[in-house]
Formats: sequence, C-alpha cells, structure tokens
Amino acid sequence: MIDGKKTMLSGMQSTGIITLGNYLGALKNWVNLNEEEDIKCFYGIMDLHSITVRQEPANLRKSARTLLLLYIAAGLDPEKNCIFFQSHVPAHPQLAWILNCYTYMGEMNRMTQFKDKAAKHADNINTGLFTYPVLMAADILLYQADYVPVGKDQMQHLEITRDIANRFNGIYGDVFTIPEAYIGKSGARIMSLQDPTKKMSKSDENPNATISLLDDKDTIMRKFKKAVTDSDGFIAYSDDKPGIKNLIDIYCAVTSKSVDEALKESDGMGYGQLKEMVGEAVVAELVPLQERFEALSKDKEYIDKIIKENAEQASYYANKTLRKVMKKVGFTELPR
Ligand code: ATP
Ligand code: LTN
Repeated sequence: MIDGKKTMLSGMQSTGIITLGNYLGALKNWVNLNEEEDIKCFYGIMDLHSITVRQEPANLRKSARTLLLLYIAAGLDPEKNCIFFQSHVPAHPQLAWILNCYTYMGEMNRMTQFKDKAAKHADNINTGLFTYPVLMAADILLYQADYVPVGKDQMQHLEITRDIANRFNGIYGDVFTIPEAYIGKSGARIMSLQDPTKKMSKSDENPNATISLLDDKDTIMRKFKKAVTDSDGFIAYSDDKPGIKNLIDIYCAVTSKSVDEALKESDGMGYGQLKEMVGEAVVAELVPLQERFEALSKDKEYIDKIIKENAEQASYYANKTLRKVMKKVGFTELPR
C-alpha cells in the first residue's frame, strides 16, 4: 500500500528489443490491468538485471530507452504511472545487498532461471546471475507492492520474494508488504515460431523464431509463413499439435477472442491461410503501436522529462522503505 492505495510493480529487463511473447505475456496485461483498477502502478526498466549477461554499453543504453518508449507506445501512461529506470534509483542495489544477508545459498541454488541461464552462458556464471532474484525481491519490496503481474516463469522468483519478506518481517516486525502474483487474463505463454516446444525468447539466436515488436509488416508476415507446424494438415487445438496451438494462442491473445471462436473462424482453412490470418491480426495490433513508438522517438525533450520526473518519484517511495529497513537493521543514522 502507498498513500492508501493498493500498489503494483512489474518490469522487464532491458536486453534487446522485446518480443510478441513479452508483449502478450506481460506488457499487454499491464495495460489491461491499468484500465480496470485504481492501483498505484510502478513499471521498471530493469537495466541492473540486464548486466547479469554481458552487454555492449551502447546496446544497453539503446535497449533501455527503446523499452521505455515501447511501454508508453503500448499504452502505459507515464503521467499516471511511475515508469522508471532501475539504475536511476540506487535504493534497489542498496536494499538488494541487505536482503542478500537474509537469503540462503540453498534457496538461490534451486532457482530454475539461474540454472537455465548458467547453462546458456557457461563462460560467464557471475554472482550477479546467482543473486538475481534478490535484486528482484528488492525491486518489489521497496514499493510495498501488493500485486506483481508476471508470467508463470517468474513465479519462483516471486515465491522467494515472499519468503525473504516474511523472514525479514519475522525478525523486525511489519516492514514489507507481502506481494501476491497477479496472473493476467491473457497470461498466454507464447512459443517459438521455429520450435513450438520452446518459449519465444528475445535472446533466441534464430530471428525467425521470434516476432520483435518493431518488426515491419512484411517481416511479420514472412516469419508467420515460415512458422513450424506439423504434417497432419488439419487445424485442432491440442498439445499434440504445439505449432498450431501456438498460432491459435497468439491469435486469441491479440484479438481477445476465445479458442472456440478462433477455431470457428479457421474452420476449413489450410495451414497457409491460418498463418495469414494470425499474421494479419498481429500486424493490426503492432502497426499502431509502432506508429506511436516512432512519434515518441522524435520527442527527446518529452521523454527526458518523463525519465527525470519518474526517477524522482520512484526514488521518493523507494527511499522511504529503505530508510525504514536501515533503521530496523541497526545502521547508524547520519546526524543532521
Ligand atoms: P531473455 O531471452 O533475455 O531471457 P525473455 O524474452 O525470456 O528474455 P524476460 O525478460 O525473461 O523475457 O521476461 C519479461 C516478461 O515477459 C516476463 O514477465 C515474462 O514472464 C514474459 N515472457 C517472456 N517470454 C514470454 C513468452 N514466450 N510468453 C509469454 N510471456 C513471456
Ligand atoms: N525477472 C523479471 C524482470 C524483473 C521483474 C522485477 C519483474 C526484474 N525485476 C520485479 C517483476 C517485478 C523478468 O521478467 N525476467
């Protein structure tokens, strides 16, 4: 709770351009949620998390700003919501350090994202990657978040956040709000277009596997055309047909239609026609977003102002919690 209002926080790492998976699984839900309820919302551009994997400085700078523009272009109003860069609020790594001292090695060892990423980046298994969930816990707890909308893959991190918060509250009294996961209506898990048994991921090396939010119309249609399906030749929504199921899931998430409606509309179609129908629905959703993105890219002054004001606002709330934590732990207050 902040100022008597329920609070929500979410974010994404700024690493490359986000995909249709990130959009349908996360960003679009945030926008829907935003319209529905009277909640104080914080959205982070989690650039400190990005460096758990080696980043080219110029690319990191560019992806972070691009992510901010995509948040706004997708419909998050930066005047109503606090949209900030994690690296602009030093309270995040400060609280993360403290929480590290209340987190056990065994707990971190169980994290599946760490295991996956460590396997993927075997040459750079750094301790930041290992303690990634503690920084994420700090992100959430600093804003006393009641709700955290995340995809299912982030549930384990949210559980550990709750464990750390409960442990800390158990020692020092009620310091942190215990956050709940908020799985949105269209919590679709979008799969790779080239291997529909794997999730669509922005770090996939095969560009045909993912739709980037900034892909143009022709690229989107081409990638759907190349999507891997099966050789049965009939449309059905089933786990045995992951390629077709994924296309239908994408269609439903983009159009807000039900699976039954999608099956009715695609009745009698061949795979080629289905791919075209899905591709066109995605284009219809992304082109207006891309137009807003283009317009925002030209307005540097406005964006700079948003960045500055929102960093100040985020810092205000984050520092309030940090001060409370530091006092509880027993750090000496700076004499006035
Ligand atoms: P990376 O490839 O860099 O690991 P990613 O594309 O897997 O990144 P994350 O940055 O880990 O994405 O996730 C950002 C948000 O998008 C999270 O809330 C996550 O649940 C959601 N998300 C990521 N991939 C998908 C997907 N394929 N379908 C649905 N939601 C997704
Ligand atoms: N780990 C998250 C990104 C993230 C996040 C957060 C999400 C970092 N800090 C706080 C929700 C709340 C991911 O989606 N990969």
